[in-house]
Amino acid sequence: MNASVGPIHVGSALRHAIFVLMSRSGLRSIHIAFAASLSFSCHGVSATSNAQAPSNQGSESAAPLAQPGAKGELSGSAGACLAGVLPQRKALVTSLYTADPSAHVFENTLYVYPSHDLELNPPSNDNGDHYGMKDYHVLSFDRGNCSKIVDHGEVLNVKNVPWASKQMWAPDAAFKNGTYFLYFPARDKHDVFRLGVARGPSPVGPFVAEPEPIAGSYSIDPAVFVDDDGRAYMYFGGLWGGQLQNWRTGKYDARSALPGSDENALGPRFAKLSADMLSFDGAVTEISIVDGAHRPLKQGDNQRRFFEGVWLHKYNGTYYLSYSTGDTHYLVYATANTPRGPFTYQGRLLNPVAGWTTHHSIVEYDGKWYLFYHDDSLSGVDNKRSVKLMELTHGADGSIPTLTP
Ligand code: FUB
Repeated sequence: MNASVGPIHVGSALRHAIFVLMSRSGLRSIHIAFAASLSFSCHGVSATSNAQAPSNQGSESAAPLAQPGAKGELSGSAGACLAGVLPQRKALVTSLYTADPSAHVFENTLYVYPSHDLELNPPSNDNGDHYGMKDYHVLSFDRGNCSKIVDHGEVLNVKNVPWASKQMWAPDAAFKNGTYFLYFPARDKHDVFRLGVARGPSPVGPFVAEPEPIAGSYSIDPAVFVDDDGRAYMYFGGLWGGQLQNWRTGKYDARSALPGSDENALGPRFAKLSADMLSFDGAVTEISIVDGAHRPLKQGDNQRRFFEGVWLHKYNGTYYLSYSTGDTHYLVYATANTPRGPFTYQGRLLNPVAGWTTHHSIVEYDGKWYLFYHDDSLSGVDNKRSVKLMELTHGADGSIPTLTP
């Protein structure tokens, strides 16, 4: 049932207000109890849609979901569809435009944290000004029938982020110690991209943003990877409108330019997250991506060098760093033995999609691996994109065959 009506909206606002109050008053025990009841209301009652009808407030049905499961991030066979199959190569929702999907398995359920593309029609430019997003929705797959996608409605809006002014770009999510974290880039009041974090009691929030961006953060496209030992790392950065080239000296310089074609390419940034997941623990460093002969990729090598949209997954003990090559429109990957790299370029993950941007995540669910990606096939317009998925495989040697959308 689609529900762009009162109860969902009011419920969401009420949950938000109570969470804000609890966050501020530090009533941790009530917080936990409330989180448990929220988890039940979010997962004990499914909010399903067949991805057909327009709604920006979330959609919900009264059908109960079995086996609510444990809190936290699970992988592999921990999660499973009780019925139905994941819809491959189709827009997951048609009721809103979504992009930049970050997929995670939380509480046995597969969630997607996408950007929310708006019905805006500004002229496009290389600065990305036409990506004027203002809020985030969370999607999930109804475990009772995984062909159904649930839109949980708006979970964070730029107006509730004290430091941000506009352009809520590609987000990610993580879980630690009973709390869910939503990481996101946005321009601050001086038009400089920073990375923010918001906390919530369930995978679908409600999320309350920290009053300031993460100290020392900059650029766009945060991706958080929690390793098997519990250590969490953030990877981030993006060229052109993503402003990474403006930080070459460690300080923001609006006039600085990209390296020359024969210079080493700019790499994604890497930072260890603090135990509370709210700040960087130590300095931000640059990831090195090298070729088979250990030579750093050059800026002019635009079919292989990093542009934006970095993601990290681990398979059989190897760390896979994947990213978009931007102006050549590929998703590619590199591997390393440590989360910090250096990473060795391996090959292409995905051939170009319809539309300028390509952005993805990789997740294991129920023993299979999936690539979440987006294209603009529904709109034909770069800044109105739709999230899709397809199965991805790792060969016996760990290589990933190139997929074609
Ligand atoms: O969605 C806005 C930007 O476009 C993202 O941050 C980039 O990765 C690209 O997909």
